[in-house]
Amino acid sequence: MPSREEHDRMANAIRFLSMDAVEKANSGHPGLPMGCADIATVLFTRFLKYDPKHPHWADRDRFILSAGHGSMLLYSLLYLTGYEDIDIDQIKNFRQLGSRTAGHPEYGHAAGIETTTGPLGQGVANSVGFALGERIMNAAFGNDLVDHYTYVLAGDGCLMEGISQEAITLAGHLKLNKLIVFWDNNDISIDGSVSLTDNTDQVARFQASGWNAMHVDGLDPEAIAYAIETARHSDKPTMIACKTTIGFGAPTKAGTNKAHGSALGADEIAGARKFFNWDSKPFEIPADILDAWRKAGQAGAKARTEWEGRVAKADPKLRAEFERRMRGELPKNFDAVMADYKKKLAADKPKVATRKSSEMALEVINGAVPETIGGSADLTGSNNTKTSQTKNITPLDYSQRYVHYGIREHGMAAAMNGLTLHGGIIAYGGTFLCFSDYARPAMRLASLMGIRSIFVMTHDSIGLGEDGPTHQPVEHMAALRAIPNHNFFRPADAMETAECWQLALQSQKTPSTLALTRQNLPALRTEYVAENLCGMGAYELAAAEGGEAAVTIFASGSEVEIALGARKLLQEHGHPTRVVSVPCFELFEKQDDAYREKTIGKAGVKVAIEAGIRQGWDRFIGTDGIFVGMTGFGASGTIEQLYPHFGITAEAAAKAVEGRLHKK
Ligand SMILES: Cc1ncc(C[n+]2csc(CCOP(=O)(O)OP(=O)(O)O)c2C)c(N)n1
Repeated sequence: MPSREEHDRMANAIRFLSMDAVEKANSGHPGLPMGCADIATVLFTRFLKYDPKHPHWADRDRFILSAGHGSMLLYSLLYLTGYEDIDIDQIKNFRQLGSRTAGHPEYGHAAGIETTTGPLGQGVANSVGFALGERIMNAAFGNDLVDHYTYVLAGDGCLMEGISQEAITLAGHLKLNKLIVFWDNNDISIDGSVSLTDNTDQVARFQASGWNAMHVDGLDPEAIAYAIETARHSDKPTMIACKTTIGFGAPTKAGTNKAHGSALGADEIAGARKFFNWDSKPFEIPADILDAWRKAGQAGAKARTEWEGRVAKADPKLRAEFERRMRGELPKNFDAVMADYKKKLAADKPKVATRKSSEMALEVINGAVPETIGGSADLTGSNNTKTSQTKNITPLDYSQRYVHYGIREHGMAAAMNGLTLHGGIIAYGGTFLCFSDYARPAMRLASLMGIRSIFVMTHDSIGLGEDGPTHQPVEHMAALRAIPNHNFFRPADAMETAECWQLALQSQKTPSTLALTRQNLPALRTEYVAENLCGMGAYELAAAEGGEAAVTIFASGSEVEIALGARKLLQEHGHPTRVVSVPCFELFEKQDDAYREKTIGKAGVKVAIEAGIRQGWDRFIGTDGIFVGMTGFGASGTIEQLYPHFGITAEAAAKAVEGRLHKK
């Protein structure tokens, strides 16, 4: 344990690296690292279980900097404790193109960055998934293999964001007692004093949500250490409200919003050097202090080797399963199981809603893949996300596989990301497609991070009927397709649903959304093919008959049936027509030019049918193509009324095509 003097100098090393890096970049946020340096130093020298030389050690404690703007705090810690990814040049290149030290911590840029933070509140909400993931893996593999804490540093902004309420109440409900949140209680945000906008008693708020919460002086190492010690023995999650000073040590800017988000300037930094009695040049850490930090970084090696010893002694089967799950690999027989299931579907030809097809696929998947953890934001019976294998996870039983997330779509999606990032778990969770809006910021981060979270979005069109336009997604498909690295799937029948699920599970670096119907759909793919056709993104489902195709109809999901109906009418009228099913735009773009050209084809008339807006479909039909879909919001009525009301029928599509053919 460092002496008080040593502690102070170690904390000051964080402060100066942060000040100097922000100064050199001429942008960034020095205030948080300067205010929170003591908290971080106590945590990383006395409590956190980590090994910079083995940064992916499965049983490490997780540290999440939810207030991502304070990224220099994390980068300083990673450099000082000896993570190879962050050397002094990375610190000097803070915020520069190509460096690992991006403006906000980016998952995957450097080991030690557990999640991408920056959008305030996400880290707090991720941490619920991390802490739940730890409990789930602990229940499956025991204390010898899994037993660690999740620590979070959150600012006023994180706690003001709505997502924090969802996260806090979920964590409190689930009694995630190994989750410990430090609140950087510095009374300052960008516009000035927090009291301009918020006067919440945060300790009371957390306590009301089932947390243990306490106040400490965030500049006093002993007080911080005592609070952490208490938190580690709590039977509830803990929030430690740390009273700090933003920009602590800056002579005129400390305690003000001027220390929040810009370089302090030479005079302030010179003043801080005096205040802290720090005479090293920028980016230079006195050898004894760097040494003390490196020693702190090495201290965890003992715990890591002990853990490795326990892993080596574990039952070989258990160990192999643990390692497979942590690698994120699917069970070996997964593809064979899915192939058998597809054969069964070809024989059975079920006429069910794709939400039901999804449940059927999940019944097979959950039987074969023990690491799936399902859930729904209070729409379990509608999303069909629960199967025979998935019983409720409760504070008394983390060995189960289903999370009732409550009416917390945003918190759910962020917690799913945390579960995924923790490792060993494949998280899927459901709500209505329309409410993807409430989950979208976390869905976007899943894409940015490149992780396998799987979002199940049912009630995917006006086909949901009488719940009306508030519940009927119209622009959501285009909006989700717009997110880079996001596989948005809209399967057309049970076979496609099975294939899309298979792809979602196989996509280790891309999150997926499955858009699923409430209404029944016929089986369109009635023959078994080994190839996963949905993996092409789009494929010809029905060829033109009687000559070269004059017409190509593209459609997704429930509208593929309508496309086939329109094809039938057009064929009867002598117009050779093909139908292309388009379950996933993103995957189609990944195919080679030849495949894409062939699939789009050269038919004189191109049509797309989707019960949503046109945006995106011009890729297939061109700007002069015919779009049969929605141009505004839906309406409350029966499905039988709504499709004709909005002109989304086989007859309407065929008529529009014939109008065009006659013009030519
Ligand atoms: C969702 C979201 N909204 C807005 C911002 C922009 N922003 C970054 S930091 C910040 C103020 C945060 O205040 P606080 O958490 O008190 O941080 P401190 O000033 O203490 O460093 C804001 C509004 C953001 N990063 N994320």
